[in-house]
Amino acid sequence: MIDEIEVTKAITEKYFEKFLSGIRCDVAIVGGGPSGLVAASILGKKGFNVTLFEKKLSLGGGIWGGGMMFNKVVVQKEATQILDEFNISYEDCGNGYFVADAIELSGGLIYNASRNARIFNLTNVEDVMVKDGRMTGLVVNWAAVEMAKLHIDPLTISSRAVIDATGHDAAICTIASRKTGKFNLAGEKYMNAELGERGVIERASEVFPGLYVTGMSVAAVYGLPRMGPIFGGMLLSGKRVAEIVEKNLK
Ligand code: 48H
Repeated sequence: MIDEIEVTKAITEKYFEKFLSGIRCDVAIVGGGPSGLVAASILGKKGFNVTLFEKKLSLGGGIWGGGMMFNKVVVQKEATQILDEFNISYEDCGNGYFVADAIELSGGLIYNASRNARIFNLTNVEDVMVKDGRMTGLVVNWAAVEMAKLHIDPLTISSRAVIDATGHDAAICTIASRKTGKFNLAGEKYMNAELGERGVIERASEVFPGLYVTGMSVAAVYGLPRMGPIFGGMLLSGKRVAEIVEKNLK
């Protein structure tokens, strides 16, 4: 006999156990696209207590649709080491280009992140917490609250480091820039894949004390070109920001 109420009890008990274990964490990542998922996996594997928030129902960000809905994803040689580490297959297309299936890449990155970090989907990060000139956490609410424009107050979580992995929007840096007045966003530039790919890796960094940026948000913050449907830079930018956060938190 299945008791429906036991099902309800199991879900709510385990959900709130997970939520409570994440409200004071080492690293809070906003955005479950390629860069955020890689950073979450790497930092979680290193032993940090990592919580990732994604406002959509599914994680994966811009990976699923490949280029113009052709669901294959190009990565360059340097990034294949991450695919190997995450057990994601790819084919050599010659001239230094490798192609992964967008569905396998999304699934593989999500699986690895969910094994090493605590993930909350359907959760919108709507504000940041700042104390004594340092980002100390995030203000979160159900994505449905934002969508329905309901007047419902959010909750807060604290973290030693916040990573903005929200893609083109650079949502967290945008809020922090407006509310602290301590830095400005230069805005993403035209397409130039070579410069864009290099830039999002090299300039992944701490932009404000306690606030780090990775992936496409790096381009929005530092005024770098976009790169189109090549994803090696996103994976390597996630890895780079994880290295910086690890060094600073230690
Ligand atoms: C919770 C949020 C919030 C919020 C946004 O866009 P993404 O895939 O991000 P990246 O930087 O890892 O990858 C970028 C890549 O997908 C891309 O767009 C490329 C390479 N473009 C090149 C080009 O030239 O166009 O994922 C960001 C995620 C999304 O899933 C959002 O839903 C989520 O962040 N998100 N989650 N609270 N406030 N804002």
